[in-house]
Amino acid sequence: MLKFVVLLVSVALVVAHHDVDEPHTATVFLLGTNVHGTINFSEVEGGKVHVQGIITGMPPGEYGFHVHEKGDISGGCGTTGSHFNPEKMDHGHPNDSVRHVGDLGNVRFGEQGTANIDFVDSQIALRGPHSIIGRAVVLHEKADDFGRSDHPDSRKTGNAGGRVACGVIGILEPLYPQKRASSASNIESFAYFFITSALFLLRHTSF
Ligand SMILES: [Cu+2]
Ligand SMILES: [Zn+2]
Repeated sequence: MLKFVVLLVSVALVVAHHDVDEPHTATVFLLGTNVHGTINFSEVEGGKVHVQGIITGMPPGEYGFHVHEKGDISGGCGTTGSHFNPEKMDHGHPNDSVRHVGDLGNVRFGEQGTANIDFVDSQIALRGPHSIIGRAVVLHEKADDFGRSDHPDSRKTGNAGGRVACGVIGILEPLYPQKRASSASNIESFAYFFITSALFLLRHTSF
Protein backbone atom coordinates (compact mmCIF):
# COMPACT_ATOMS: atom_id res chain seq x y z
CA MET A 1 0.00 0.00 0.00
CA LEU A 2 2.76 2.45 0.97
CA LYS A 3 4.47 1.78 -2.36
CA PHE A 4 1.31 2.85 -4.22
CA VAL A 5 1.09 6.08 -2.20
CA VAL A 6 4.75 6.94 -2.88
CA LEU A 7 4.25 6.23 -6.58
CA LEU A 8 1.14 8.44 -6.79
CA VAL A 9 2.86 11.34 -5.00
CA SER A 10 5.89 11.03 -7.33
CA VAL A 11 3.72 11.03 -10.46
CA ALA A 12 1.76 14.07 -9.25
CA LEU A 13 4.95 16.00 -8.38
CA VAL A 14 6.69 15.20 -11.67
CA VAL A 15 3.70 16.25 -13.78
CA ALA A 16 3.05 19.42 -11.73
CA HIS A 17 6.75 20.40 -11.87
CA HIS A 18 6.91 19.85 -15.62
CA ASP A 19 3.83 21.99 -16.10
CA VAL A 20 5.36 24.99 -14.28
CA ASP A 21 8.75 24.67 -16.00
CA GLU A 22 7.68 24.80 -19.65
CA PRO A 23 10.78 26.06 -21.56
CA HIS A 24 10.52 29.63 -22.77
CA THR A 25 11.64 30.62 -26.28
CA ALA A 26 12.20 33.99 -27.97
CA THR A 27 13.25 35.34 -31.35
CA VAL A 28 14.85 38.41 -32.93
CA PHE A 29 14.93 39.60 -36.53
CA LEU A 30 18.15 41.54 -37.11
CA LEU A 31 18.06 44.23 -39.77
CA GLY A 32 20.69 46.59 -41.17
CA THR A 33 21.42 48.24 -44.51
CA ASN A 34 22.77 45.09 -46.17
CA VAL A 35 22.56 42.72 -43.24
CA HIS A 36 19.70 40.59 -42.01
CA GLY A 37 19.18 37.48 -39.95
CA THR A 38 17.00 35.59 -37.53
CA ILE A 39 18.16 34.29 -34.16
CA ASN A 40 16.17 32.12 -31.78
CA PHE A 41 16.69 31.71 -28.04
CA SER A 42 15.51 28.72 -26.02
CA GLU A 43 15.87 27.72 -22.39
CA VAL A 44 17.93 24.56 -21.85
CA GLU A 45 19.05 22.65 -18.74
CA GLY A 46 20.87 24.42 -15.93
CA GLY A 47 19.19 27.79 -16.47
CA LYS A 48 21.17 28.31 -19.69
CA VAL A 49 19.96 29.64 -23.04
CA HIS A 50 20.65 28.11 -26.46
CA VAL A 51 21.26 30.80 -29.12
CA GLN A 52 20.81 29.61 -32.69
CA GLY A 53 20.38 31.31 -36.07
CA ILE A 54 21.84 32.72 -39.29
CA ILE A 55 22.92 36.25 -40.27
CA THR A 56 23.92 37.22 -43.82
CA GLY A 57 25.50 40.24 -45.47
CA MET A 58 28.85 40.94 -43.74
CA PRO A 59 32.35 40.50 -45.21
CA PRO A 60 34.25 37.48 -43.80
CA GLY A 61 35.48 38.18 -40.29
CA GLU A 62 34.42 38.50 -36.65
CA TYR A 63 32.00 41.09 -35.35
CA GLY A 64 30.82 42.07 -31.88
CA PHE A 65 27.44 40.63 -30.91
CA HIS A 66 25.62 41.91 -27.84
CA VAL A 67 22.29 42.28 -26.11
CA HIS A 68 21.75 46.00 -25.48
CA GLU A 69 19.56 47.24 -22.65
CA LYS A 70 16.71 48.95 -24.53
CA GLY A 71 14.27 47.64 -27.13
CA ASP A 72 14.11 51.12 -28.68
CA ILE A 73 15.02 51.15 -32.39
CA SER A 74 13.13 54.40 -33.11
CA GLY A 75 16.48 56.02 -33.97
CA GLY A 76 17.98 52.91 -35.57
CA CYS A 77 20.43 50.79 -33.57
CA GLY A 78 21.77 53.95 -31.91
CA THR A 79 18.84 54.21 -29.48
CA THR A 80 19.20 50.72 -27.95
CA GLY A 81 21.36 52.04 -25.10
CA SER A 82 24.44 50.35 -23.62
CA HIS A 83 25.21 46.67 -23.22
CA PHE A 84 22.60 44.93 -20.99
CA ASN A 85 24.35 45.09 -17.61
CA PRO A 86 22.05 44.37 -14.65
CA GLU A 87 24.98 43.25 -12.45
CA LYS A 88 26.96 46.50 -12.97
CA MET A 89 30.09 44.71 -14.23
CA ASP A 90 32.82 45.63 -16.72
CA HIS A 91 32.67 44.40 -20.31
CA GLY A 92 34.13 40.96 -20.97
CA HIS A 93 34.24 37.69 -22.86
CA PRO A 94 31.15 35.41 -22.63
CA ASN A 95 33.19 32.89 -20.59
CA ASP A 96 34.50 35.53 -18.13
CA SER A 97 32.99 35.76 -14.65
CA VAL A 98 33.22 39.55 -15.02
CA ARG A 99 31.14 40.50 -18.05
CA HIS A 100 27.95 42.27 -19.00
CA VAL A 101 25.01 39.86 -19.15
CA GLY A 102 24.60 41.09 -22.75
CA ASP A 103 28.18 40.20 -23.79
CA LEU A 104 27.71 37.40 -26.33
CA GLY A 105 31.20 37.72 -27.88
CA ASN A 106 31.79 37.74 -31.63
CA VAL A 107 30.03 36.07 -34.52
CA ARG A 108 32.16 34.77 -37.39
CA PHE A 109 31.13 35.36 -41.00
CA GLY A 110 32.56 32.97 -43.60
CA GLU A 111 33.54 33.44 -47.25
CA GLN A 112 29.89 33.40 -48.33
CA GLY A 113 29.11 36.33 -46.03
CA THR A 114 27.05 34.14 -43.72
CA ALA A 115 27.35 33.55 -39.99
CA ASN A 116 25.94 30.37 -38.48
CA ILE A 117 25.26 31.02 -34.82
CA ASP A 118 24.92 28.10 -32.41
CA PHE A 119 26.06 28.37 -28.80
CA VAL A 120 24.81 28.15 -25.23
CA ASP A 121 25.13 31.07 -22.81
CA SER A 122 24.97 30.87 -19.01
CA GLN A 123 24.12 34.53 -18.25
CA ILE A 124 21.28 35.64 -20.49
CA ALA A 125 17.78 34.41 -19.55
CA LEU A 126 14.22 34.47 -20.87
CA ARG A 127 12.67 35.29 -17.48
CA GLY A 128 13.72 36.97 -14.25
CA PRO A 129 16.31 39.74 -13.68
CA HIS A 130 18.55 38.58 -16.56
CA SER A 131 15.68 38.36 -19.06
CA ILE A 132 16.54 39.70 -22.51
CA ILE A 133 12.90 39.82 -23.69
CA GLY A 134 12.07 43.29 -25.01
CA ARG A 135 15.75 44.29 -25.28
CA ALA A 136 17.82 44.54 -28.47
CA VAL A 137 20.44 42.38 -30.18
CA VAL A 138 23.13 44.47 -31.91
CA LEU A 139 25.73 43.40 -34.48
CA HIS A 140 28.79 45.68 -34.72
CA GLU A 141 31.14 46.78 -37.51
CA LYS A 142 34.29 45.48 -35.78
CA ALA A 143 35.40 42.57 -33.58
CA ASP A 144 34.81 42.71 -29.82
CA ASP A 145 38.17 42.76 -27.95
CA PHE A 146 36.52 41.39 -24.74
CA GLY A 147 37.87 44.21 -22.57
CA ARG A 148 41.45 43.04 -23.13
CA SER A 149 42.93 45.93 -25.18
CA ASP A 150 44.39 49.30 -24.17
CA HIS A 151 41.66 51.20 -26.00
CA PRO A 152 39.68 53.44 -23.59
CA ASP A 153 36.39 51.80 -24.70
CA SER A 154 37.67 48.24 -24.26
CA ARG A 155 36.17 47.58 -20.84
CA LYS A 156 32.93 49.42 -21.69
CA THR A 157 32.05 48.14 -25.15
CA GLY A 158 34.85 45.86 -26.34
CA ASN A 159 35.69 48.64 -28.85
CA ALA A 160 33.48 46.97 -31.45
CA GLY A 161 32.73 50.22 -33.29
CA GLY A 162 29.46 51.24 -34.95
CA ARG A 163 26.19 49.34 -35.00
CA VAL A 164 25.51 47.52 -38.26
CA ALA A 165 22.26 45.69 -37.56
CA CYS A 166 19.81 45.24 -34.70
CA GLY A 167 16.40 43.99 -33.69
CA VAL A 168 14.14 43.70 -30.64
CA ILE A 169 13.85 40.33 -28.90
CA GLY A 170 10.25 39.11 -28.75
CA ILE A 171 8.31 36.23 -27.24
CA LEU A 172 7.82 32.96 -29.14
CA GLU A 173 6.43 30.72 -26.40
CA PRO A 174 4.71 30.14 -24.11
CA LEU A 175 2.20 32.71 -25.35
CA TYR A 176 0.42 32.66 -22.00
CA PRO A 177 2.76 31.60 -19.16
CA GLN A 178 1.12 29.83 -16.22
CA LYS A 179 -0.20 32.19 -13.57
CA ARG A 180 -0.18 31.32 -9.88
CA ALA A 181 -3.92 30.73 -9.89
CA SER A 182 -3.83 28.18 -12.71
CA SER A 183 -0.80 26.30 -11.34
CA ALA A 184 -2.63 26.17 -7.97
CA SER A 185 -5.65 24.65 -9.71
CA ASN A 186 -3.30 22.07 -11.31
CA ILE A 187 -2.03 21.11 -7.87
CA GLU A 188 -5.68 20.83 -6.73
CA SER A 189 -6.52 18.48 -9.60
CA PHE A 190 -3.48 16.30 -8.81
CA ALA A 191 -4.47 16.24 -5.14
CA TYR A 192 -7.94 15.09 -6.21
CA PHE A 193 -6.39 12.40 -8.45
CA PHE A 194 -4.17 11.26 -5.59
CA ILE A 195 -6.97 11.09 -2.99
CA THR A 196 -9.46 9.28 -5.23
CA SER A 197 -6.78 6.76 -6.28
CA ALA A 198 -5.77 6.19 -2.66
CA LEU A 199 -9.42 5.62 -1.65
CA PHE A 200 -9.85 3.15 -4.51
CA LEU A 201 -6.76 1.23 -3.40
CA LEU A 202 -7.90 1.22 0.24
CA ARG A 203 -11.19 -0.40 -0.80
CA HIS A 204 -9.73 -2.91 -3.21
CA THR A 205 -6.42 -3.88 -1.63
CA SER A 206 -6.16 -6.43 1.14
CA PHE A 207 -3.24 -5.76 3.49
CU1 LIG B 1 26.95 46.19 -28.74
ZN1 LIG C 1 29.62 44.55 -22.84
